[in-house]
Amino acid sequence: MMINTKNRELQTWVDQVVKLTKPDKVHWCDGSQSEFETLVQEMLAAGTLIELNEKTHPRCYLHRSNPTDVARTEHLTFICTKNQEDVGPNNNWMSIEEGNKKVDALFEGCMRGRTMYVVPYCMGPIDSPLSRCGVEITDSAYVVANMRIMTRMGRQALDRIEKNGSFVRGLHSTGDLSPDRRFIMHFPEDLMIKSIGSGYGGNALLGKKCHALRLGSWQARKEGWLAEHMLIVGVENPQGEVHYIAAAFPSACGKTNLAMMIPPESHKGWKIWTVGDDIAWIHPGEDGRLYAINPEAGFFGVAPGTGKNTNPNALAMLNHDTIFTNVAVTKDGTPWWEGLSKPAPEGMTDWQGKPHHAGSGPAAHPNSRFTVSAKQCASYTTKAEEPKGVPLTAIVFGGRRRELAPLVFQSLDWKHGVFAGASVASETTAAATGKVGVVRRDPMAMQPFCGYNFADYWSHWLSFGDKYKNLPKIFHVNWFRQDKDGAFLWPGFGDNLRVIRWVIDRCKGDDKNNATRTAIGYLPTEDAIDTKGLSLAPGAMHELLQVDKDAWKHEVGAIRDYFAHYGSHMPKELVGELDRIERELQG
Ligand code: SAT
Ligand code: MN
Repeated sequence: MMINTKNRELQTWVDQVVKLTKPDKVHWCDGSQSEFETLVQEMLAAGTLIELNEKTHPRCYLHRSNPTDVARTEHLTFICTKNQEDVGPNNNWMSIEEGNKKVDALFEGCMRGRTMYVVPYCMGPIDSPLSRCGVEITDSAYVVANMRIMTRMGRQALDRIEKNGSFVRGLHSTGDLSPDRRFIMHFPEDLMIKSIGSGYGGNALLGKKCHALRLGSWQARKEGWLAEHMLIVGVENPQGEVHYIAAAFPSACGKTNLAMMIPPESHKGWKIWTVGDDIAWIHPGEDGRLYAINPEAGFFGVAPGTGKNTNPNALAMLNHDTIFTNVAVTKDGTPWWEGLSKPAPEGMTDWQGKPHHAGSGPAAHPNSRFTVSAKQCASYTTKAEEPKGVPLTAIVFGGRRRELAPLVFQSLDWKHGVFAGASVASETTAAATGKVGVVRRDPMAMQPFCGYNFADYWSHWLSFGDKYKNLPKIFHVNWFRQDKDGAFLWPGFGDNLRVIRWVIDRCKGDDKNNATRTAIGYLPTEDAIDTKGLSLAPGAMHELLQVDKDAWKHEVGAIRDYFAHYGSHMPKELVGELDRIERELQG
């Protein structure tokens, strides 16, 4: 066999995989433009990519997934470890032996007639000590093309691996795409991922959720940092002062919109800088502050709902060099999705390639996506390439909740902030298969992504409170409150900056009168959030900023039941927070 790398471990693993999967050809990716163009030509010829209108959307392509393969499949996602207790009740567990046996049988000969691509990649700036590398082996050209946009992929990553040695191994094959033979297996003790039977984003682009979050969280705990499902933005005020905020929301709850927000007309002189829209790797610095990098180099964003009013920055970056997945196409060959324009154009082809008729359901799949380089975003900042990351002023948790959770509150201290993150609940979305709109616990928006026992993860978070002096303040927001008729109480999108301003004011601590202490945390006083120019329903702010004691007592009970699942691993401090809140609600 040919020697392709100086790293013996990598070469041996690739040779083993060749023996197991029996590809026709092996291609080591260098990440070059010409390699990308060749891949695109091959996919166009094979029909797995469709070229969109080259005048309005140069170098934009559409990929249609198998209709049974359009979202993450949490029930087919496993963490395989020596001890089941290590993964906790928040993960599906399998023994290492059984996990390997199950998937290796499916990998046997699965690349016959196909090309096997070896994809070295780096998560984070190539020269950052906070970055980590991986190698994905895949038989999907679509995955390679997406990995080139989403990560620093190719020669430079391989150089780093050859210099540093350690890397995450990810083996992927689309297999036969049957959900019956689909598994996404993680072996954290071995820094190994094996995924078969899906070509979809989070199941197949292994750098993203599998490496950067599931294995990343495991590595982070061992090494003393945090791997989080968070966007990172810089908020610049008219005086030119920039505060960086990391915010965790479940998939398809507006992270990309917030990360690229354009301040509303009323906020002249304010600017939002995009560092990342999905994942943050957060390390303590010598000054006791926390510093975040975005391990990704691109956005894999939800298309539906992306429009002129909701996310003009995203819209502007999507008209060239973009891969679309499962959107609809107009007669003119332009991409289309719900929320782009109204009414829907006539004569479209839907996400499955069928003629679309009004009333026949959505034209684009609700979880259809765009893949685009971060550099195409007008608000992307060069600070995102900074090897030491950006210092965090605030951490914001949130969920999608019709009721209960107020528009915003600040935690009383770090410990209470960890509690606020650990008790997040949210309505499910189309990003994962299963029922949409059901409230479930989604601590730190990490329910599908924390690679180990949540209780141990909360202890890890809590340990920062004792160790570091200048930690960010922690907040909880809910943009999704509705009135009795289902109308949203808060306009959201660009106007969320009004809430973010209060968050920053609280961190600066100059104004002592902009908050009231309640059992659940500090809430803004009624005029502390600037609502000038908004047409809110009468009483909306009052509704958005009150604590309904009976509803919260019920919530405390639900959180207590949830925490009970974690048994002896559960940190006492978080149960203590529950007791305190319960006591204060009685008073
Ligand atoms: O499907 S992905 O996991 O890549 C995106 C998401 O669910 O946040
Ligand atoms: Mn996500």
